[in-house]
Amino acid sequence: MKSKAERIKQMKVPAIDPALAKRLPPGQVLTERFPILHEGDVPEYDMKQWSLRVFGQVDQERTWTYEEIMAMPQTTIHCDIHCVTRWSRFDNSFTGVRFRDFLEAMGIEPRGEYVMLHGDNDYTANVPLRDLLGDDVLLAHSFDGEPLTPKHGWPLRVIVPHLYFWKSVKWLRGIEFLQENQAGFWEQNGFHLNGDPFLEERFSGEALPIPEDEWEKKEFD
Ligand SMILES: Nc1nc2c(c(=O)[nH]1)N[C@H]1C(S)=C(S)[C@@H](COP(=O)(O)O)O[C@H]1N2
Ligand SMILES: [Mo]
Repeated sequence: MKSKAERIKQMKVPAIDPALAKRLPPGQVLTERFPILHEGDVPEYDMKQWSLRVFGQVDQERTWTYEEIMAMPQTTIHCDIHCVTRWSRFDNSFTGVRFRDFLEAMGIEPRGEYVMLHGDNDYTANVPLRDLLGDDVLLAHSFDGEPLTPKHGWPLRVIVPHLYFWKSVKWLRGIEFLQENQAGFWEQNGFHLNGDPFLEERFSGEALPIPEDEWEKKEFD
């Protein structure tokens, strides 16, 4: 797994169009594709069995059904997304439940300041709680007004537009509140604990020149 970080470090740094610099984070390439990136297979679900588990530093651990989540206040956001493998995609529209509305609707009072997001299959990403409380952080079920495709994370994925897209966990199944920050899957494998694209927080090691075309070889739609 370490090799992914190593490979990206080896890649050439693309030139940035100054006109886009404000909106396009350093070292990113704009694309109109929607690449598909994940570890393992796309999970299949029986939605009668599906649940979202909230656990860790909360007064009461419990699980929620898809119906309960779909009945919460819905928000549509327009955002840019930035993958650490260097593609950025502007003007995406996602619909779902704001993370902070989810906490409110559920009456959840987290005690910890950190969150571990758990997705199938055994994927994790850590995010400080404060990063999840903004207007545009969603538990999303739809893209462009249509249900997410399974490859893009249906039935439920996180969208955290202001961090690299590896933090936007697909096939979300668990939200774990923590007192202390812990490293998730990519964070344990050479990637940055925070992952702010405008600060180019790509790697946990030394900041080296970066990629260009790894993402172009991925599936996309
Ligand atoms: N469950 C899960 N979520 C995941 C991943 C994964 O491997 N498993 N990959 C992450 C990475 S690295 C990226 S770039 C985005 C890609 O989302 P997309 O396939 O919809 O473009 O999903 C993120 N969420
Ligand atoms: Mo990624």
